[in-house]
Amino acid sequence: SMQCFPGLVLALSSLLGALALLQLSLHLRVPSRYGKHEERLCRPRGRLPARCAWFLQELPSFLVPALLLALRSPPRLEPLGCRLLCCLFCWHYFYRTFIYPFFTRGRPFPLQLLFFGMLFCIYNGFLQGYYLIYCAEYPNDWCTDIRFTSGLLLFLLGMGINIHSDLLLRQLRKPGEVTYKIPQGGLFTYVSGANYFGEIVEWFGFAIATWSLPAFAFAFFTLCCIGPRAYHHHRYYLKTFTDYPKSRKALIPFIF
Ligand code: NDX
Repeated sequence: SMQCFPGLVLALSSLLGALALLQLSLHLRVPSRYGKHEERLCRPRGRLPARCAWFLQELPSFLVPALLLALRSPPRLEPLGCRLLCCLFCWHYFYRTFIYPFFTRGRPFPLQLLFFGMLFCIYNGFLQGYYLIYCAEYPNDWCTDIRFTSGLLLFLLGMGINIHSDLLLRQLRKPGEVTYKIPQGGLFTYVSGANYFGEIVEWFGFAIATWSLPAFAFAFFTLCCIGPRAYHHHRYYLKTFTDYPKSRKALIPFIF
């Protein structure tokens, strides 16, 4: 049966950190080619409806840790912290896999990116789940540790912002529409990438709550992946809408 190999956790986390830097170097200047940053002349072939694409892409992030958690024998019951943290991760991806895709009004998604996105979700789902279920050691009172409580709070706050912002974006379109409008309300009042801001806060909260290398590596990846994307969205809006709110920042309210 499976057991903890600390060397494996270290290797996979380091590679995740390296992927984050690769992502940053590839997409700091040129955005990832999906959504509003896809080239004009793209073939309809090689794409999947947004619903299927997001469902398939994010499913492994839910399934892999959920299966690891369910199949571990003997079941890991102690400490409570480990199961709770694993459940938080699965909870986010339950939303992202089973709820978000069914409401999205996004454009069809490129198959090639879907493929890499899925690989990424398998990789990260395994790393986070494996670490929490087989490796993590917490004192029995971890649930009352300031890192756990403050991290959990940030996680919940970030998730709230992320879900609310996803909703505001979706409401910009009627079903079947594919045009872009100026997002309004919620944290969009302050930043162009409100959904991304929420997601980043969420995963840094998770990292603090788990106080683990894999989770910090993933938070760093998230920052490197969607941080620049928020900036590209911001530039797109400034270029497209002459009446775009001047005081609005790209990612961090009042700052950047
Ligand atoms: N999926 C994370 N790199 C990824 C997809 C792409 O969850 O190979 C990262 C994720 C993947 C990526 C994933 C990993 C790295 C990949 C990359 C592709 C290449 C890259 C694999 C796994 C790679 C190497 C080689 C280094 C490994 O038509 P539309 O679609 O634009 O419509 C949009 C709509 N909308 C508007 N509607 C009207 N008016 C407007 N002004 C609108 N603006 C937007 O709203 C969408 O339907 C919807 C949301 O759009 P957008 O662009 O704001 O968000 P999006 O980027 O689609 O993300 C959706 C949610 C969001 O909440 C975000 O926080 C979360 O997913 N997310 C996204 C990406 C990564 C991630 C989270 C994470 O790292 N945690």
